[in-house]
Amino acid sequence: MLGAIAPRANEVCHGLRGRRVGARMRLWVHRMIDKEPLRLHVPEPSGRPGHETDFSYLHLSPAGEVRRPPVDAPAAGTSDLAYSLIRVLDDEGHAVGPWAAPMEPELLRRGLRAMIKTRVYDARMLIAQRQKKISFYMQCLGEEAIAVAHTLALQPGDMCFPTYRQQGLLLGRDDVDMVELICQLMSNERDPLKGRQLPVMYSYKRAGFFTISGNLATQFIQAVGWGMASAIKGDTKIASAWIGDGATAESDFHTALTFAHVYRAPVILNVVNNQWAISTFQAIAGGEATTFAARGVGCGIASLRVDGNDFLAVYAASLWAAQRARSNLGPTLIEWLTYRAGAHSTSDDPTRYRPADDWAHFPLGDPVARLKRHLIGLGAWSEAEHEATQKELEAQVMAALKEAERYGSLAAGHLAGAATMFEDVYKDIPPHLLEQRRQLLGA
Ligand SMILES: Cc1ncc(C[n+]2csc(CCOP(=O)(O)OP(=O)(O)O)c2C)c(N)n1
Ligand SMILES: [Mg+2]
Repeated sequence: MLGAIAPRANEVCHGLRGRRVGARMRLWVHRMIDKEPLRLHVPEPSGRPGHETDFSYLHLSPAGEVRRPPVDAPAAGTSDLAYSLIRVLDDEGHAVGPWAAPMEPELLRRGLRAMIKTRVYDARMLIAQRQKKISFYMQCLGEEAIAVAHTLALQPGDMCFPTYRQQGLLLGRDDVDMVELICQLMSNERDPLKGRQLPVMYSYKRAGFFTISGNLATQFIQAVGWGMASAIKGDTKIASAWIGDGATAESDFHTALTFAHVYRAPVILNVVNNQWAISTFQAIAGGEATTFAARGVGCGIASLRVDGNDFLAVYAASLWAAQRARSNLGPTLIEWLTYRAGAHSTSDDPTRYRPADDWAHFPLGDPVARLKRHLIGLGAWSEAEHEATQKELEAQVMAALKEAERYGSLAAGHLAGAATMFEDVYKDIPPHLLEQRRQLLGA
């Protein structure tokens, strides 16, 4: 111990300029240093209620500045991209730089429409929860570009392993029936999951949406395993794993990275850094003075840090990663930088732990407003069309809600009967469960 602090003690003694320092003095200095109390560093957010956030901790790159390596670049050659920020849309709404791939205006319009749809759906389902029609809800306000642009970059048969904030993966597709989604939220007669899942924990295998697990980070190991199985079978489908900044602190995250790297699994590893894990700031999960994308670099995985509120950047980076995975070039970890604009869930009150108007100051802005501006600049959208689309989608969501309610809701009843818990586990129900069911039904 003394050996370890000796250099510092010598420094201190040396600092007593020219004075003769005897052995007793040296020993005293050693003892003083030895008694210096140790302390831990506990990260704190730069803003709290009543005290504006200083977002300079984000370390942004100007739009168009970050290079785009070829899809077959070696993973080790991407490490600088884990510390910068890939952006395409500049402050005027122009698409700039090497990641600005030509995109058909029709695809952009489709993306904008899907983002508006997701936002309208969230707002209406929040109201439905407050009206006690559903028990719980989680919105993705401010994060719509990530899931919507990502789903458009995937191919049929690819499988996403989402968390509860990627409803845009479903609402961005044309083949998902909104009525069925709402029936899942209401756990009603038409809920194909028979009320066994928490609302928002959708399951939609045929739309490439794996059943959501409430246990955070399990999505990562499941996705890597699914991707490995796809490769073992000689298939061409890839997996896309989803996790939040907070959940990266789980060991499953690191296990998944190891397997993905070792076997070059065909998987995209998405980390949605929305700055918060309920009331816990992202720095507590390890985001301070480094990036979540850097976790991939440490594992030898190609890693990108991308503006998650920039629809064009999300689409371009998702496509880059998907092409790598599909070409046996291995996994890509992507940190999507965004902001959770709403409450964590309907059980949360964010004004207790962060400034109420924080989102308005977030430097990457609102993904819907940014794509809208870009499209208007291209002459492929207008304020009038935006307003009409908003109204049309509000009517569509309202109609779907009414239709779903015909099959029951938390308030109105018609929920799946308790006896259904005995179904769908065993092909032939074993005698002890038959007996329990008999007791339940009283027959
Ligand atoms: C293994 C596990 N631990 C804790 C929880 C409780 N929990 C649910 S959501 C959440 C915060 C997750 O934050 P983040 O990963 O950043 O995702 P976000 O909600 O921001 O999208 C926590 C701690 C859980 N569901 N599973
Ligand atoms: Mg988070």
